[in-house]
Amino acid sequence: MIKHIHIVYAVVNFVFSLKAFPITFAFQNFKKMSEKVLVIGSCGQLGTELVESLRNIYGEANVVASDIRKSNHEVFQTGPFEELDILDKNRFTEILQKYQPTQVYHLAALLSATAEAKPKLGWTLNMDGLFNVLDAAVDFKIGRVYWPSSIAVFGPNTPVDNTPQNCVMDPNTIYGISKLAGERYCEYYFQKRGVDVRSLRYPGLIGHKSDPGGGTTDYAVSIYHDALTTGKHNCFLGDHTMLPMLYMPDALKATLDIMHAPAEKIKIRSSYNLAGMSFNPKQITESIQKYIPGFVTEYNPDHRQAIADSWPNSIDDSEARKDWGWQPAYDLDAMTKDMLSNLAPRYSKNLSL
Ligand code: AKB
Repeated sequence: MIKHIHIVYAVVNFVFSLKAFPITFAFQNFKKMSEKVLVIGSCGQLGTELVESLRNIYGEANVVASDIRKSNHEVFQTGPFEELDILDKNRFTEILQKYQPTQVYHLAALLSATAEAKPKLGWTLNMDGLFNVLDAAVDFKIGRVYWPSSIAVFGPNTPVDNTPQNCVMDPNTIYGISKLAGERYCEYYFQKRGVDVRSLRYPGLIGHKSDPGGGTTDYAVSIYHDALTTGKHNCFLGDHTMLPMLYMPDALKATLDIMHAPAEKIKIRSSYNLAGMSFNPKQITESIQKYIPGFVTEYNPDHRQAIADSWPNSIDDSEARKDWGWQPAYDLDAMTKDMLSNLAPRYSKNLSL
């Protein structure tokens, strides 16, 4: 009898050793397909690309894009889209009841320069929008929430080089103040209400798939378009204004990595410092000139210079590296090459890259 039990045990073990991988993959895929993801503010620079990546992971029908207005971008022509002003609680409730999302990415916000021009709207949208999402996470038992913070949480008295995770934070823009308050709210909702909310302090984001959206770091997107069209960029920042930046594929990777990490690995529930590269307008100009030698930048700093001057030069993201394995792939020259090779066909330009 004992001998028979041993034989059965050995056979079962053998079968499972052969099947272990497919079973694991099938289970993971099943888990992914059973998720329903809602992206709020999906038509912005980050949202457009995030919806595309999320649909590749979870399937088109399982990722609901939403924004105050639908964009013409091809990614929104397939898969569900809902018009949503995140300040409209009734409409938000309707969408939650309809789709019952298990994850919400809340990206709707006014960025730094736009929020300075419209401070009341900046505060209301950035704060009340977040409250609506965090309250919904409690009421509708949403499994995971993502909310972006920014390097704008730092201010003039913050150490500028290799800015640590925890230090003096005295933002002096509406956007920065709203992001810092939002971080505290996220941590509060995690501690007191059990919401699994995760967040990153994005540096300036640079991508080629959508237009910039009112940020101080956005010159570093426009500059590539100008290089390929007029060959001349009028920069609203001074040539030596160093800022932390991140290329979009790295930003997407960081966002998906933190959202897919096991909950116990997420030790910081306010928002993680995140870094990719740092450069100033002169250095990005020189990087572009390697491929377009005649390209020139003129410097005419405007009101956005003061915002940039209050932000760090570079960021220490060692907590993200340690806790959930963050590792960026792109430096300035690798980004320039990729940006130009993706944008050149749009402007019918032939570059040897
Ligand atoms: C902005 O410039 O406002 C944003 C940011 C750094 O959060 N890109």
